[in-house]
Amino acid sequence: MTQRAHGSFPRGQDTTIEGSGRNAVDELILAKLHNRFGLFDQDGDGRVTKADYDAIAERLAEAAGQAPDSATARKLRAEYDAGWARMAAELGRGMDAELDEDEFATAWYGVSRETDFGTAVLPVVEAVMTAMDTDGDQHLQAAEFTRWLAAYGVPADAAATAFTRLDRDGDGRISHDELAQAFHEYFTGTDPDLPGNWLYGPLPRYTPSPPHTVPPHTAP
Ligand SMILES: [Ca+2]
Ligand SMILES: [Ca+2]
Repeated sequence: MTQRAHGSFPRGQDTTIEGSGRNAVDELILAKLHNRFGLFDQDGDGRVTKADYDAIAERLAEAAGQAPDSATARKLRAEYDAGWARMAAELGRGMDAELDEDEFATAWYGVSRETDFGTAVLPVVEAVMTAMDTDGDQHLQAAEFTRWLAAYGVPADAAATAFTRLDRDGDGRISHDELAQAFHEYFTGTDPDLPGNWLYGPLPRYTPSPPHTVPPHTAP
């Protein structure tokens, strides 16, 4: 059985955790991490495993028009392998871990805060940019960006809306810096108006589960 992380979600040092002290700032980050869980748990079984990471890497390579044995596909697999290893390690688990939604959010929260952002996330930005910039102009055009999000199952109209938010300078394409800033805001940003909140399309409202109560232990 997996260890339940429910009720133990880590919070920033200046925020409260338990009981009634849920913090709106935390809820926004939670909403984004839970949204990300939905993107990774493609089969909807409520668990994210290394197989899901492998599948995402494979779909991204496909979306980029890259053969499975191409250098780009191998780079994607390597980055997603490393990403999964960081997630599992954050929870003290092995590569065969099965993370439920709370655990997934907890691990990402820890990774994005405790690890240097450049170490944890920038390689993913690089891998995505390298793979999806199919015309090689060092930017993601709307079509390239839409293909990227389609690999996660995000509909084209949602991707189009996201694109207009992330293209901050309005030049019709997303630069490396614009993508990196979006990733940074998605994982660490606490302002609901940040463009980076739209990294994976519109953000569904996250309704936190009620505080977890453990019934007193009684002998059977
Ligand atoms: Ca391009
Ligand atoms: Ca731009």
